[in-house]
Amino acid sequence: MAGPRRRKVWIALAVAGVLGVVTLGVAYKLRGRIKLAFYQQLYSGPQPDEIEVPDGLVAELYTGEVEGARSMALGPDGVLFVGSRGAGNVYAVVDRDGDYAVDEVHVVLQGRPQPNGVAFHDGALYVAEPERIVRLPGILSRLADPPAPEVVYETFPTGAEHQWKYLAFGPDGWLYVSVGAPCNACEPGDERYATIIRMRPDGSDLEVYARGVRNSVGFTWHPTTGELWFTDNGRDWLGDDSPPDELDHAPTAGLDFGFPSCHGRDVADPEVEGPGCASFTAPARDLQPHGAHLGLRFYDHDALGERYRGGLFIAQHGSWNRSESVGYAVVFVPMLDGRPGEPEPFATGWLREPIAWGRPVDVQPLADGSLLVSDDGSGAIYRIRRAGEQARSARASRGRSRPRALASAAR
Ligand SMILES: [Ca+2]
Ligand SMILES: [Ca+2]
Repeated sequence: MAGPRRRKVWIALAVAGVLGVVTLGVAYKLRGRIKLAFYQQLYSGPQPDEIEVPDGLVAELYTGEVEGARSMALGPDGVLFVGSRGAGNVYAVVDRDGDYAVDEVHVVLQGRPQPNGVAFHDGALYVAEPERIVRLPGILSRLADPPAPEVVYETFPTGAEHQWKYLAFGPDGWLYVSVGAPCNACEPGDERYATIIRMRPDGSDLEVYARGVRNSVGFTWHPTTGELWFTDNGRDWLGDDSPPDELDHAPTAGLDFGFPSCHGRDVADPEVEGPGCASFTAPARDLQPHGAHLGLRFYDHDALGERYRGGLFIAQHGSWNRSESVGYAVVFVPMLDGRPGEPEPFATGWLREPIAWGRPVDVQPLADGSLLVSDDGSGAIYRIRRAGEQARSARASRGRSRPRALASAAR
């Protein structure tokens, strides 16, 4: 009986060996995907501890109940409105007692296509979808039972790309909204494409404010000059290091920022003929190519450090069209005599090769000078504040004297 038994053992060993070799081979072939899946599991959901900030500051989770969190707008009474894209929701994130801890999160609009842009004006929440702008009147008293949206404007041209919109009220009381190009680089037909347009709060008197803007998903006004600053995302497929994203300055209406024939200061588009970059308004600052710079805000506080007062924080959504990933961070751009200086990393750590566990979209300072960062990758809003500082009453902060004027308000 010893012979047949030994033969069986040998056969079992051989089969096990073959299976082992096949398994190892398959695992080797799929190693990239296995590693990716491992990291995706490791970094699923909000990861405040992964965010790296300058010495003396900490990043903490403000709320993780905001799937796909995108653009933010601060309302009164500790209410923060947050748009989304694929999730189809608009949220109201509420800190009732001013202790900088979130007490309630409401979904005030849901099931909408890409409701990215949010703005608050005269008691109403305004929301930009690809084809229309709606408003929810009297929203603050109806967060748990929101009113039906009223249409403000509903005939935007929509294209295959860059349909989601950024929305904000200017200091002039007009409603500003971006209308992205429907393509990577092309002469779009409708003159509203590739612009920032503005209208009255009731949707009337629409006019193009800035043109030649490929895809802006963030703009803001300087707190003392009242002038418009915005980011613009550069085109794809011109290589890893070209063209730059842009930080643009539009102090007056009617400027043309060069798209589609000119990118950055001097990159002529290889596919779209134009009169040359000298004919257009150059960016105030070229930014990291493919960084996907979105929301930006001037910082008018000392809480994160005196050196940040007067500068700009900008969220980088991060690259997809580049051989090595860049962005996935918040950068700080100092302002020197009204001109933007060299951007520097401020908050990093969302990129953990081989994955990015999150993607910053927008930034929003709070009354105490802490900084919120929305992240549509991990469905969260993070708060960056000074380490060890006790939470302070928002009411007390609001009651203090107004922030002093920015030192760098020359332009
Ligand atoms: Ca609270
Ligand atoms: Ca430009």
